[in-house]
Amino acid sequence: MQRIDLATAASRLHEMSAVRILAHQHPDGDTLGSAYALARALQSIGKHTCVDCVDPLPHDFTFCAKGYTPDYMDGTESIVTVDVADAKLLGRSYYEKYGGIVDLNIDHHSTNTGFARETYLEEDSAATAELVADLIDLLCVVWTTDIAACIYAGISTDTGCFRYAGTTSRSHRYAARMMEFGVQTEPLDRMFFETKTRSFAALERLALEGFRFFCKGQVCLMVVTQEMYRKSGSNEDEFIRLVPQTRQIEGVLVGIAIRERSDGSWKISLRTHLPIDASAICAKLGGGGHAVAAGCESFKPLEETIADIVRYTGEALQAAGLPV
Ligand SMILES: [Mn+2]
Repeated sequence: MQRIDLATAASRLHEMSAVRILAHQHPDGDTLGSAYALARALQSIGKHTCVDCVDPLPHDFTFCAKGYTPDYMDGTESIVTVDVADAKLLGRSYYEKYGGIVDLNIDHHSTNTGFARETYLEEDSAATAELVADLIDLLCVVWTTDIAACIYAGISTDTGCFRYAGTTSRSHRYAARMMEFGVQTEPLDRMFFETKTRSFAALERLALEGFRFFCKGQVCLMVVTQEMYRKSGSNEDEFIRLVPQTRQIEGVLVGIAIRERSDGSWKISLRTHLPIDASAICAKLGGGGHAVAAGCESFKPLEETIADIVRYTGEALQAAGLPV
């Protein structure tokens, strides 16, 4: 991996004239906030930009794109990815199209595979949006409330509203600064963390009924099937918000959320409390992520999938000296 520092990343962006900014599949607030903040900022200093993602923009993040018009000139573009740990996370078709030609990747995942020609990586940052904020400063962009709202969205969502272990004093300082640029944080955080659709509430009820516990109550597991999406009217985008709930039960150190994909395979999301390393557990099934939030997939039947992930989780608890 060719790692570059902040100043070099800023000068690379400065040299680009038309930029396609790619977000990861199943886009979250950090990849989208980072992408739209960067797109708006680069446009304001005369670059042509577009934001692109294999999946559509989730409803909660449509504000990121409001008032932004892509204006790239096809064929002469540079490719920049944000918050993408692995080219495969661009989604299959985008992986094939862009995976090998990314000029610059801006990211904060310690599991970053170094797929881009150059990578600006800060593993200690709570969100990629923090890195984008630094780049915006170095590019001498005039901050607008719209840009600041995108940055705030990235930081607030990736830190679980400044509650997760990765939250730093810097995260709060960035947030304070974004407020000074005019961001109204309360409606954003209400939308991200409080307001539920009725379909989500129905899915939540079904998922909570099925909670299973392992390893002396230190592991809580939920399963969401395609059938449950049909019954509730909910979907995969909404499911993401269920994931942290597995870790909210007293005594639970590892929350496991397993969802059935439309092809019948399973996507596993882990949320842990330190010292249990979620990315190390997921790596055993070919996945990765952060210390307290990671994911992997399984193509085995459900019960075998559960047995695998619970076994690896049990081993991790044991290695940490906990009784299982
Ligand atoms: Mn992120």
